Amino acid sequence: MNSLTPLIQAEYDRQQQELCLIASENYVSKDILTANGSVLTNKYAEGYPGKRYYAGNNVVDQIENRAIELAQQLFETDYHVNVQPYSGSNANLAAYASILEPGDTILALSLAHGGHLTHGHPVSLTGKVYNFVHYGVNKETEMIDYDEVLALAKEHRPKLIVTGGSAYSMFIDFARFSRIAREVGAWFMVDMAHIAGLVAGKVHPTPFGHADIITSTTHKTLRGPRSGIIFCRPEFKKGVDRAIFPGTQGGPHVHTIAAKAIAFEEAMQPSFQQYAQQIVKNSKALAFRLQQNGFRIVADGTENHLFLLDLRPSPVRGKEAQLLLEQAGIIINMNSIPFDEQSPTNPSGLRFGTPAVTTRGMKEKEMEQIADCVTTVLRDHTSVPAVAETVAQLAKKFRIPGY
Ligand code: DSN
Repeated sequence: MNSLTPLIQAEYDRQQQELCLIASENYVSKDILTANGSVLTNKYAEGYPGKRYYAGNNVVDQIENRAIELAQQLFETDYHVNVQPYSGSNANLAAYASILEPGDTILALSLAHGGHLTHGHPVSLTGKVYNFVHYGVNKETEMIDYDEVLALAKEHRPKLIVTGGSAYSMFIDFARFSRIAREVGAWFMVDMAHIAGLVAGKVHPTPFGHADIITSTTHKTLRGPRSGIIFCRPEFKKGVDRAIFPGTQGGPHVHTIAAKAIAFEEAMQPSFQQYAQQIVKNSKALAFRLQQNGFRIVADGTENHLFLLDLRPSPVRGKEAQLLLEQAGIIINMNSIPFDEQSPTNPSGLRFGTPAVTTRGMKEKEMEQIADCVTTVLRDHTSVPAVAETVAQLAKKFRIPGY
C-alpha cells in the first residue's frame, strides 16, 4: 500500500459509477492492464529489434516483432509498422518529420471543423514548424467538401495532405483524398486515431491502400493501452523509423508495446467485429433519440462512434452543459461545432461517443435511456439529483472490465 493506492481505487470507483460518453475513451481488458503494469517497464530498448543499443533485449525483440506482425494481420496490410510511438500526438509529429522539412506546406482538416491540434493548430508545435493550410466542412452539409479540398490543394500545392480528426461524424472518402493528393503531387496521410477500432472491425472504410502514411492512437475505439502507432508504405520505412528513434523519442515503452500487441490480438476476435458494429448502432441510436427529443445533430447524424450536438437552441453552452451532466454522472466533453461563434473554452456543442458504454455491454435501449437523461438535465437543471440516481443504477448494471 502506498499513498497513491487509495487514489487509484477512487478513480476505479469513479469509472465504475459514472457513464463515459467521451468519444476518445474506452476500458481495456485485464490482460492489457496486466501487460501495461508488468516488469517490461523495467527495460531500456533504444533501437529496433535486432539493433538495440543495450543488452538484454532478446525477449523485448520478440515482443516488438510480435506486435508488428499482429498489427499487420489486424489491418490486413503489408505496410511497414512502427509500434514505438508513445502517443498519437508525437506519432503525428514524427510522421511529418519523416518526409518534410520545416516550413513545408501541409493541407489538413481544421480543428474547429473536427480536425486535431496536431494537424497544425497554431498552439501546437506542428503549427509552428510547418506551414499548415486548413480545409473545413461545407456550411450546409457540415461534411468535408472534397471540391474545396481539391481547390485548396491546387492553390497551395502542399507536400502533404492530411485527413482524419477528433470530431467528424461521417465516413471519410480516403480514395477521393488519395486522388486529390496524386493530382497535386502531394503525399497523403490519414490520422485514424478515432476510427482505428471501426476500421479493424470493418465498419468504416479502410485507409490502407490509399494513404502513404497512417498514424493512430491505440486507446480509443481500438481499445488498447494509451499509445500510438505508425503505418507507412515500404518506401517511407527508413524515414518513419528514424523520425521516431532517435528523431523524437528515446527508449520505447516496452510494457505498452506488449499491451498494444494484446489489443491487436483482441481486435482480431470475431467478438470485436460485433463490438465495432454495436458502437455504431449505439451512436446512431443515441443521436436519433436526441433528435427525437428536439436537438440538432451536426451533419444530421453519424456514421461512426461519435457526433456533435448543437446546444444553441438551449440556454446553456458547452461548459455549463458538461458540468451539469457531470453532476448527473454523465461524463462528456464540450466541443466546438463547425462555424461556432463561441470560444473553444465555452463552445456551442457537446461531443458524444459510444465506444466506452458499448464496452460495458450497453445497447440501443440503454442509449435511449441515456439520451433521455441528457435531455432532462439540459432542459431542467433541477432534475440533476433524480437523473444522477437513474445513471447510477445503469452504471451498476453494466460493469467496466479490468480488475
Ligand atoms: N484528446 C483526444 C480526443 O478527445 O479526441 C484527441 O487526441
